[in-house]
Amino acid sequence: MRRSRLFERAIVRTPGANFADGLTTGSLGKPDFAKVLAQHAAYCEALEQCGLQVVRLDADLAHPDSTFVEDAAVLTAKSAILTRPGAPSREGEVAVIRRAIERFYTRIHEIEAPGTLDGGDICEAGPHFFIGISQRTNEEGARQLSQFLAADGYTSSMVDIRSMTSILHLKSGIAYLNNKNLVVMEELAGREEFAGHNLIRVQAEESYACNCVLVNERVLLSSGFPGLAASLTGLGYRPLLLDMSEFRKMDGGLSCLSLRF
Ligand code: CIR
Repeated sequence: MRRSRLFERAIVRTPGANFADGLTTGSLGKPDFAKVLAQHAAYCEALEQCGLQVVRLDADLAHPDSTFVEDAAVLTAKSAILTRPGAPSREGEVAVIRRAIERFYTRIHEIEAPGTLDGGDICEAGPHFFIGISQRTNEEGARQLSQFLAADGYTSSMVDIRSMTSILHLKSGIAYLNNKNLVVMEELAGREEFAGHNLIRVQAEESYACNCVLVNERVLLSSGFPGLAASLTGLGYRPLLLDMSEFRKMDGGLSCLSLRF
């Protein structure tokens, strides 16, 4: 199997005791904090198992959603882009991420007002980036990001998901693996933006699992979704299953718990 970008490190942030006070549209109930911590610890161990050095940031009680670090930055092989999160309660999360990445990146850009952008809307697919236009990422934020990416030789295209109520971010419904293989929820499978990719279609009842992540030799995948696990295994991938039940209650997926680079 052709390798995709190899990751050496991941930044994660320990969930705070007020994690349940974060934003959510779900009706799955209140997260159990002991389980939140246990699932987060298992997630960090999985990253280490994939060969990554894990940089752990302290919990931040001022920002209950700050464990979802992926939304605060886009880290490519060439530069870092700090975001301007679309939810006002999450704007203050970026400062700590800036300090965390400064020792790894010399070229750091940032999204500026009136642009807004959440990292969960950004899907790196080889040399191309899909940018979701969502309730969190606006066209101006997408335009700024596409310019930063273009300066580094990447192409990008926008995928408008504003009319969809089933997903928060673009990556809630798609995940790029490698070799043009794109995991995609049924509702997005017909989009012309994804023509030219090999679609790994995920049935509606398993769509939460779309948010999986290829980390070097393994695919981190939410447990409890046997259809997608079987599809991936059949294609030669090696899923590493993680219980994400408590993060799901807060609209969080697997990818948003880390920044991988
Ligand atoms: C939020 O609504 O912002 C958080 N509760 C969940 C963010 C999840 N982030 C992601 O999927 N990239």
